[in-house]
Formats: sequence, C-alpha cells, structure tokens
Amino acid sequence: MSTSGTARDAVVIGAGFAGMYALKRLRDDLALDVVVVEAGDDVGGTWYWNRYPGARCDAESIYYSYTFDPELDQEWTWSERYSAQPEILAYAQHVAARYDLRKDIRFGTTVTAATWDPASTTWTVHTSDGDVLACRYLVSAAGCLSAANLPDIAGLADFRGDVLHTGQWPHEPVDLIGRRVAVIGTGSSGIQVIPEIAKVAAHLTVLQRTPNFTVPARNRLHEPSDVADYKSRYPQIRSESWASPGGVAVAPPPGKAYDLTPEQREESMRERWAAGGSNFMWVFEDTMTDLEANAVAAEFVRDRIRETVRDPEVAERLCPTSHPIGSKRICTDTDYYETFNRENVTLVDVRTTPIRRITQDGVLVGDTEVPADVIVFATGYDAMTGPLSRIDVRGVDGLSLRDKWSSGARAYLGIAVAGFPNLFTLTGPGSPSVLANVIASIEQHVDWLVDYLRTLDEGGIAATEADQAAEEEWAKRVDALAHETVYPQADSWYLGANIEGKPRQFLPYCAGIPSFREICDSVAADGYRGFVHSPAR
Ligand code: NA7
Repeated sequence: MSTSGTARDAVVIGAGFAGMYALKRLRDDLALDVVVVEAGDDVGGTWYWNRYPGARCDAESIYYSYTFDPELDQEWTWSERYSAQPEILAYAQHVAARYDLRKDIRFGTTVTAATWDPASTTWTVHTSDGDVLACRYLVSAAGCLSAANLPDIAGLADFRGDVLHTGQWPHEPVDLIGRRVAVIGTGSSGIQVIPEIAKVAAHLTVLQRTPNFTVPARNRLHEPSDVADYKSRYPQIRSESWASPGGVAVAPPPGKAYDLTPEQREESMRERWAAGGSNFMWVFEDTMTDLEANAVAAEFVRDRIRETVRDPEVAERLCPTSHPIGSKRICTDTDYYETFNRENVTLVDVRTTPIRRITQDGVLVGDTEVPADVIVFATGYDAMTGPLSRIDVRGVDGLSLRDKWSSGARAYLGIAVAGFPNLFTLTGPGSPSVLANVIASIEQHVDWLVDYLRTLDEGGIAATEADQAAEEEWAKRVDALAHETVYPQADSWYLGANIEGKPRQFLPYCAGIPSFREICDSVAADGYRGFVHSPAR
C-alpha cells in the first residue's frame, strides 16, 4: 500500500473548535507538519452542521469562546448574550483566517479508517477521497456531539414529505411556512427549534417522549456599553472562568438547600430564574448531589410551567417528573413553554402511546396518524464515543476501537487509549468536555497534549499509550464521581442510555475543569504516570 507523500507528524480528525486549536498549537508551537481532515466544507464542527432555526449555545458567548489570545478577545464582538449559530460559525471562520488555519485543512473529506503500524510507529489513515496518509500522531477532534442519532423507526423510507435532523440541517433555506411539521424530540435541540417552527408552520405537532427541564435563556442583544464592559473585563472573566468547575464564571450558590430558610430558597430560585440560563441548576450548593435539594428546584420549575401554560393538562404533560433536574442536560430556551399556548401547536405524549411507525403522510402514534409534510428529528447524538466508533480505528494487533468500546468506553484522562499508541482523543470519554464549557475543556486538553508531545520528542520516545490498569482505574474514578451526584438517575446521553445496546456508563468527568487539570498536571509532573512509552529504535 502506498501513502501520499512522506509521513506527517500528525493527522487531526475534525476542524471544529478542538481541531482548529490543535492545529494552531501543534503547527505553530511545536513546528509539526499537521493536516486536518474535515467532513464539512468549512471549519466550525457543531456550528457548521447545526443550522436549524433557533440554534444557539447554552453557554454565554463571552465564555463560549477561545481564551488563548487576549487580542482575539478584543477584536471579536459578540452581539448577543447567547449568540446564534451563524455568529458562532462566523467566529470560527474568523479564527481560521486570523491564524491561517485553512491551508492545512482538507475540507469535504472524512477519515474512514486508521491503522497502527508498530514497525514504523505510524498510523495509516484512509480518507473518503481514496487518499492514504501516514502520521506519527493521530489526534481525534471529532467532537462529542457530532454523530447524529436517527432512530430506526419503521416506515421512514415510505414518508413522502421532507425528513430533517437538527444536527444535519440543510445549508439552503428550509421553507416551513404554512407546512405541517412534526418534531420528534424535546432535548436542547428540540426545545430551541420548536418555538421557531411554531411561528411559521401551519401546524406543529411536538412528539415528546420525556419532558425536559428548561430555563429561560433571557437572551438579549448586547448594547455598545455591554460590549465595552465585557471587553474591559476579559482578563478577569477568563481567570474566573478557569477557576470555576464549569469553565464559566458564575455566581456561587448561597448554600445547601436545607441550610437556607424557605424564604431564602425561594429568593435564590427566583433570582436565578430571572437571570436566566443553565446556572439555575446550581441554585443550591447541593442541587446536583442531594435528591431533596434537587426536588425543591425541580418543583419550582414545574410551578413555572403550570403558571405559563394555559391548558392544565398540557402543562402537566410538559412537567418533567421522571428524573432529577440537571441529570439530563438542563436546557435553556426562548419562549418554549409559551409556544404550547399557540393554537397551531399540539403536544403528543409518545411515552404513554408510542410511535408505531412512519407512514406516507405522517407519524402513526398508537392508532392516530399525525399528518405531516415535514418530520424534524431532534433526536440527538451517539455522544462522546459515536464519532470515533464510526471510523474503523485499529490499534495493536488489529484491535478495533469500536469493539473495545462496545463493552465500555475507556480513555485514560479522556485522551489516551490502551492498545492505541499515539492516538489522542481530545475531550474524549472520561474528560470534563460536555459537562463544562467545551471550549475551555478543549484548550486544557490541547495545551496538556502539546507539553506531552514536546516531552516525548525530547525523550526520543516513538510511541505512547495508556497503561491498561491506569485506564481502568480512571474509568472507575469517573464513574465513582458521577455516583456521588444525581447524574446517573436519568436515562441520558451522558450515560449512553439514548443509544440501543450502548453500555450504561457515565462518560464525562463530572468534577470540573480545575480538579481535572490538577490531575493531568500531576500525571505530567510524575513522569507521565499511567502511560507506557516505547523508545525510538
Ligand atoms: P438529546 O438531548 O439527546 O435529546 C433527544 C430527544 O429526542 C430526547 O427528547 C429524546 O427522548 C428524543 N428521542 C430520541 N429518540 C427518540 C425516539 N425514537 N422516539 C421519540 N423520541 C426520541 O439531543 P439534543 O440534540 O436535543 O441535544 C444534545 C446536546 O447538544 C445537548 O444536550 C447540548 O449539550 C447540545 P428521551 O429523552 O430519550 O426519552
């Protein structure tokens, strides 16, 4: 087999926020020869694909942005508290141009397979355009939420209308005006898209399996004075964010729920509800660790639903009761509950009466056909392990990563996998990733990796992989941490529960970025404890 050109130092999979930052640091600070392979026709990752109406990040833009360059902070202006997808994509494009990243990215190309060759200590990487690349390091920046989950519902092929997935939204405008739309799914994506579709559709039917907790985002445009203010405070904002578990500077909770008086509890909840955003889940110090504290916050949200939705039956159907607040990702919305007061919106509970099949003209729920011209799947992702598992990655002795992870995802510090030398999984399973500000998680992982690669180079080390015992120990630690919280009490994508046959395992590290960083740094200080090194021959 021949490879195109000489071996590269690194191939990076994906040009989202992780891939772009990895390229910048590996190329510009380590002087490595790097190529990034990206499926989309431009940078942006999640923000390239998620073009559905209403798509926004649930972290405020002044936090959901790179922190590495104070000049970048000053030259870029976020026009809203939670900027919409086009502005986040424009930011990614600006970063690509500013640091001259595009010249090392192959767009419109996917990595289909990668095989480790122990003799040459290189990876052989196959791409969708038939090319074969060789590299020392394979860096996955494939994302946590990029492998769309389209449930296998009988009859989908028979449907005569349009089928859309929020995570694979068309690039050309989708005309939903005056059409009958059915949305399946009420996670973050559904909760964002539903109010927007309701404004234009002739009729919108929301097919809800599990009601979710959502808090008003209270999004607003930034006035020039807001912009001047946050730009002047960036150094402080960044240092406070790095010190906070979620990678976002937030007001600390006033205390444990039952250490407060009922009036103090109510005041704290009202304040955070009025302020808006996912910070509501930290309304008490113990919301995420104590079920009774959690129940207080959950009931407060249910009361807001009952207060907002005029039809009491619909309100009850929208009230989440099957899981603690925050255990499935808490959503942030604009007018989500208000949408169910519209004449053209119907809520259908597909938990009690499941979807039987899709017909030519709509969705059959029990014995009732929901007529639709368009079906929107807001059904989420095979999170964290899906993107890499969809690539045929083969490590030592032909071991398949997909097979290895089919009985449980393992990645030491979320970044290195036993049996897969020189493969680095940025924001992989076992890292804070999706449970913190993802961009901060990305920067921490990439910065740590850059130091590690420098050390490997200086030490003449050709290959490194996670030690099996260290990897196992890490997975146990991640799981044990999650079990100190209410997270495992929901069937969430954090646990792989949304994908049939996926092992139930808490995937992200839930104790926050500062403690994770401390562990990673101590591993480095300890001569990269838990890694197995092979010297160059
Ligand atoms: P999520 O949060 O995984 O939500 C998916 C939704 O789709 C959720 O309500 C699911 O119900 C529902 N779903 C999935 N499959 C089906 C079937 N077969 N029938 C009916 N309903 C179904 O994905 P999102 O895209 O909204 O958000 C993912 C993350 O992206 C989000 O957390 C942010 O981090 C950004 P279920 O709850 O499983 O009963």
